[in-house]
Amino acid sequence: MKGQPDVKDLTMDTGVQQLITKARAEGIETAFDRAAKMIQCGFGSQGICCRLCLEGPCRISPNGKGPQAGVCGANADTIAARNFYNHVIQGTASHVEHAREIAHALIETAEGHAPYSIKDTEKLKNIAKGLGIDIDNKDVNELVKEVTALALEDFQKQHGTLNWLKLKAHKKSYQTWENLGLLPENAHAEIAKSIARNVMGADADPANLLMGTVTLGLVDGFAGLHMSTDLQDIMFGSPRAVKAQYRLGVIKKDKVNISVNGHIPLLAEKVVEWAGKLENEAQKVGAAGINVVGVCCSGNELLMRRGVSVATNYASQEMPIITGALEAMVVDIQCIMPGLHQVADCYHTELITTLPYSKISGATHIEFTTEKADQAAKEIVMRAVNNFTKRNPAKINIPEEVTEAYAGFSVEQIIEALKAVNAEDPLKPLVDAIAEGKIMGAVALVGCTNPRRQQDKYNVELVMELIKNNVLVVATGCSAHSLAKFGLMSPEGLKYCGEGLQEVLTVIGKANNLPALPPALHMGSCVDNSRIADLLSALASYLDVGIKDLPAAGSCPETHHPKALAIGTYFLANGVDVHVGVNPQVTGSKMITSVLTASKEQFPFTTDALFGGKLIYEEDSKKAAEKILERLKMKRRIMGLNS
Ligand code: NFS
Ligand code: SF4
Repeated sequence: MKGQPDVKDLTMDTGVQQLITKARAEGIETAFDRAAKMIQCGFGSQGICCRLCLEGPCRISPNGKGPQAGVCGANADTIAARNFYNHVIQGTASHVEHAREIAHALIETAEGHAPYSIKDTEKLKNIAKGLGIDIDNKDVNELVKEVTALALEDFQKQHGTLNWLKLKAHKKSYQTWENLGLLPENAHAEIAKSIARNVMGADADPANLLMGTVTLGLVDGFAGLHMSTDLQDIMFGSPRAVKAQYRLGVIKKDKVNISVNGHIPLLAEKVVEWAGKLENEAQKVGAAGINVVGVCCSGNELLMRRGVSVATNYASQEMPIITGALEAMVVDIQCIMPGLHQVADCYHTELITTLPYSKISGATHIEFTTEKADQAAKEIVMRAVNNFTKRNPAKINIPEEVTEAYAGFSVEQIIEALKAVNAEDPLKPLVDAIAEGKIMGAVALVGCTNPRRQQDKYNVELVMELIKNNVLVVATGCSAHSLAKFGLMSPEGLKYCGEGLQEVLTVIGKANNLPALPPALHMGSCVDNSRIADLLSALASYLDVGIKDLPAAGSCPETHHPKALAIGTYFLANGVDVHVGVNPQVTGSKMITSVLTASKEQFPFTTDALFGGKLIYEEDSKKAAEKILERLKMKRRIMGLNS
């Protein structure tokens, strides 16, 4: 078609390029082409369009020439603050619901109503102890019941603050939040209060709205991220280093291919289990076996714990279908493009939704409940097997490339790897390397890919720049996949690192029978950003400083989801700088921009002054790396380290 952008400008992944070309030839529109066609609204882009009531929509003129207030009188600052808050509400609710689902599944497992088991009893005991539970003479099921009772209390308690916050917060961060009166009560109440507070005619003080946003960021962090990761590790095991395959080439022509897409691993784990059990059924229809591949964060969950291959990340989630060799795409919640259905309609692929509150019209719906997990997974796998015979051979085109890379770097695994260097004092080699300047600091590359940005380019470019400057990188979410594809999660990536970082990665790698550690360590899905917080917290405690004092930052160059803004708020509240490469939709308000980015004009406060972390909005990855490095160096100087 005329006027369509060159596929090379849409993604760096040659496999994705190949399939966008195929889709175009077949007259199928993908997210990349939809993004190129989309006309973005200038008001919305700057966060100054309000649709909170029927007096509106109201739009504030950004150049000062038109209206400066909505019909009700709300100005740009109030409107931008409420829009930002709404994003964080959405993100937080998503993570909190994820955690609650897992808590329920655990209870049902302990009560014998769900076909799961408890894989990490060590972690269960540690969490129980941390929550103040007496663990003596109790069996696993009793402990699970007590731990999950305290988890569920975080959705209903009316006094004090979240159990998971008390369990996981660094003491200095806790002090800051307590002093500012920001501690959340219970997750559901805070979400409800936030909605009530953000409604037309309620809170109109932008500074106050931002403080509410921070409280919700804490809910996201503790009752969302941390709780999800902890309970999932108890149930499915804590990840250990695995070598796995990435890219669309993991889809196999001779096998029944099933992709899992979404977030909560309850069903995805079962699909893997049943795929193993039903291999003979696949052979009956002439397939060589059953191949489960991951997409997005469900992919990350299976990758981290089972070493399951990852086909692709967010922006290119339609591509596995376009290979013509995908029998079923199974989805649960979040980051699932409704457009998958239109694409699946052009092939034999069955799109299967599984949760009652997350359906896509036209898709097959097979309801998943924990009690009936086995039945649902079995039915899904059998449907995929039966679909194998419906393939159209003329439509099959699977990109060949596959990249091998490591994943599975939980905090437990990182500590274990460090113990091979120093068994008594595992954090010492890392801390020494930071103090000596061999490692300049640490950056977490997090978040997504976004069809509006050339896929993988910004994630990869930023990390290349950082590791060249001796910054240690950890990664989660869909961005981790970008790095794996381009060799940054394998020891071969060592050649891109500065000298100091090379030396440290080689020493730790050799102690663990690897040529070197990969320059970027895959720490998991987006809820596993909790692992990054745990690592920072451990380092801060070791040095007896606050998390805010560490030369560390987070970055999401290609993000798209409101969940990323919730996670970013949680890290900002801990005093960690957060870079975004995509417009955060607040720039229409000087005040909000200034509070978050600590720019020159001083408004009532900045997050930098209050918490020690600020937002860095920079679309160019090279410039972003410079800005991040500048802040890392500043934090090093404050800690008395050479920069
Ligand atoms: Ni995170 Fe995971 Fe991916 Fe972004 Fe979406 S799948 S929770 S939000 S797009 S990294
Ligand atoms: Fe307009 Fe105010 Fe209603 Fe928003 S809340 S739509 S600014 S009148």
